[in-house]
Amino acid sequence: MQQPPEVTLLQFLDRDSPQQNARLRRELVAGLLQPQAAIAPKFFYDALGSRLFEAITELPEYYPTRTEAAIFAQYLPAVRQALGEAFTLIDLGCGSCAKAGKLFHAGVLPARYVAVDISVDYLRKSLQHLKRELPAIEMIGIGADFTEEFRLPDGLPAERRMFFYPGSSIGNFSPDEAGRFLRRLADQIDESGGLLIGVDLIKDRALLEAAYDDPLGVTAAFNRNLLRHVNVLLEADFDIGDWQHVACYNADAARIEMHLEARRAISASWPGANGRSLRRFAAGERIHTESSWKYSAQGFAALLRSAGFAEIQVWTDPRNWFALFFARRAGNQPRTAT
Ligand code: AVI
Repeated sequence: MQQPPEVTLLQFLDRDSPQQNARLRRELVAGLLQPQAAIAPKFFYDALGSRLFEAITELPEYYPTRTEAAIFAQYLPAVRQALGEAFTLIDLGCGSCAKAGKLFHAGVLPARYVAVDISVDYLRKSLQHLKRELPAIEMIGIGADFTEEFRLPDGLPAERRMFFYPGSSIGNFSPDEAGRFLRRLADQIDESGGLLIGVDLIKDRALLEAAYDDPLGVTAAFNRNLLRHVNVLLEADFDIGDWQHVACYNADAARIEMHLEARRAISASWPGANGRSLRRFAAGERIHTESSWKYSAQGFAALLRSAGFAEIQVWTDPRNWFALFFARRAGNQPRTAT
């Protein structure tokens, strides 16, 4: 049998450690016990949740993935020129590494590829697959939750580090959090480095709501699967049939909000210090599960500038639904104290 190719894998988290599990459980309980109950969107992505998200990206109503791919295809020469030669591509939340792989197969070739993802096993397999196809590129995997404190490994060349953050995942941070996250990225590169990032743009409410509440019910399944995952992590007893998917566009805040709404008065419980802890929900009460912020191209460029980026380039599709930005680290920027 053929041996899998060698890839370096660094692990900054141990998802199965008792400490990590206890931390996740505490986070879940704190969210559930808030007056407005909430579960963080990172809990969507168990094995089934990741597959459901892949299915979402195939839906005719979910335009971001396809629109971003079309922008890449149209502006490939400009993207190649922006990234330059002999760069290190740092792919944040690489998943299957498919987007980076597409770039490489189109001839946009880095000297080194650093793939970062929270799902370490998936990362190892994806990277081995890519390495088999493109053996000349040095490949390093990092198992880390890059949305929290995250540092690139010592020894990674400081020049021409290019962060790659496609798919408009930046929209799942609030604008303040997004600003702090972008600042942390800027702090890890020098003026020869940059950021290639996909951003979903503000548009018609009907288009947005259809993208997050498709008639086939795939997004509803993705949202409700969250409770299945919570049942596993917390040994809770949510009955998924009691909850319905709600997605609505909050135009004042420029964000899609996803919730799970109780169909009737119910309670959910999980093991606590003294027997089982309980949260009651009235009929119609909601658990907030995700916000997806949308930007104007000018608004996102301003956010990039305030986070320490400059020389901003933006490419969009003909309908102005999605934008791909490239920005360099601005010169003479003080680094954030850590
Ligand atoms: C991962 N993220 C960019 C998706 C989004 O559009 O906010 C997650 C998603 N939620 C529902 N559909 C897709």
